[in-house]
Amino acid sequence: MRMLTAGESHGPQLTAIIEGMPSHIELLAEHIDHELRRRQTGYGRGRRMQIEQDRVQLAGGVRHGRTTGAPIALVVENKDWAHWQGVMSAEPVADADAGKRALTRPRPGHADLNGGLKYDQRDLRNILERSSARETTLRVACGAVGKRLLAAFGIRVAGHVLRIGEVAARPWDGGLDELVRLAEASPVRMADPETSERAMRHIDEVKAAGDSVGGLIEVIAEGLPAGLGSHVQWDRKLDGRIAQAVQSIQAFKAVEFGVGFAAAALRGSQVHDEIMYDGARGFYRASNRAGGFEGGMTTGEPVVVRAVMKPIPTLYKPLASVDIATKQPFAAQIERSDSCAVPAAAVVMENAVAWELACAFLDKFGGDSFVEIERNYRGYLEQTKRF
Ligand code: EPS
Repeated sequence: MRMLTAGESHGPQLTAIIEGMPSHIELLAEHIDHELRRRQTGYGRGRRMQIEQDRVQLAGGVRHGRTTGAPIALVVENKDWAHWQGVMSAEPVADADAGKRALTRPRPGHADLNGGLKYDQRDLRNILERSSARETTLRVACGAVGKRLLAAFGIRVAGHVLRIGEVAARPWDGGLDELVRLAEASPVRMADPETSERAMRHIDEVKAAGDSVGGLIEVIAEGLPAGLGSHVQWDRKLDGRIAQAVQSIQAFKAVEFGVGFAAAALRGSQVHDEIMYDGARGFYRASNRAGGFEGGMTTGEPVVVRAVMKPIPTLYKPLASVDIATKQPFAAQIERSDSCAVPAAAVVMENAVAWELACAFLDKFGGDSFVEIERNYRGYLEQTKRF
């Protein structure tokens, strides 16, 4: 299964095509809209989120609430387009002012300057519009489709926030149901109400100082069989594929699985998970420091992946930069911005992980229809039980 996204932050719409989703998976616009709503909530967002109320149109591949096996086309309209029609027009604009509005001041920490150099764009809006995190709307919409497949096989994926700037939550060691309940109830997607309160006050302080703040997000997936992904080729290692999917989310700077970066300072006996067996459970691990992966394959233990989102680089407190037209230094201008998008990014990351897991599930058990995949999956479970 694969997907591509298109569309600009202030263009008419965002568009995605998913190819390879089997037939007979129940899929309603509401399944996707539910995830889109989750992405739009969260403490610390700016004014743009008051303009948008993201809703998907299923424009291909779904009929009477079920996938047909044809490519799935997803469309989300940008409400803000109404204010940008001239600036973002696909047709040439006669308006002499259009050129004057060219954006020549690259913002530190954004794609602006590198993208301008690479694509020879003297109007940096041509870079900004596509690099914007508005695109994460589609990463979520596609992940929501992937989740429908995973749910049909009892696989669940949940994300929560472990840190916002200076405020850290305790590591989560409870069950997934409880985690979902608590994280959904928190405006910052933190499982502990007291830490949530402190994180919100921290966001307020940072915003008042004209600054922004990042954080640490954890995504957990349960119900996976052992053997998704493969050790035999570098680009089939599923932890590597998930790392790419997560790292490519706008403003993400680092990814780890299980003990992750802490493994650098630990001994082998403190890092690896001992193998156990019992008749009812089959093979299992005594611990899950590996975060659900060995040799690029799932172990059957929960997948645990964490990632860092950097503070959003659009600051009210200006950073130094250079105008690409005049080559003169300037202090980056004030732009409408979020002060913290970590809670929203937790939803994006959750769906990005779900998408990769759904792809890996289809790589292993794939067929053209639900019934074919189910047969493959049950057959594999029986086979591994007899192993
Ligand atoms: C973004 C800047 C802001 C955010 C936007 C991502 O948008 P604007 O420039 O229109 O104020 O609100 O996020 C979204 C639109 C969204 O849907 O998440 C950026 O520069 O990445």
